[in-house]
Amino acid sequence: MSPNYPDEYDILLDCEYRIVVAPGTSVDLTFVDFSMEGGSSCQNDYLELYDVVSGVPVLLGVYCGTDAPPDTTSTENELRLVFHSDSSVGDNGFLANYVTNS
Ligand SMILES: [Ca+2]
Repeated sequence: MSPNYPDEYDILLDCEYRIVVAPGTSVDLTFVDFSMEGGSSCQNDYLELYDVVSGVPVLLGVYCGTDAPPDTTSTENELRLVFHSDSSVGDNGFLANYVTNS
């Protein structure tokens, strides 16, 4: 979840979340709430979603506003999220759940 969730996140944040499960398993990530400042190219606040393959983060998408990332399954055993907020206008942020696939 984003900092302070379900209250408004702070300005000027850069947070990285690494969701790492046991080697040989994968992770399913589902967003249950998603609300942040929007923008035509997500230039204000945004969440980047990466699939980490052979140790290299592969960008799957950049999300903002109420456009939540789709349900995502990792290729290997790690997904990574990078959350950024700019200097003004916050929102409630996001809440996501994950489960491990054996
Ligand atoms: Ca903002």
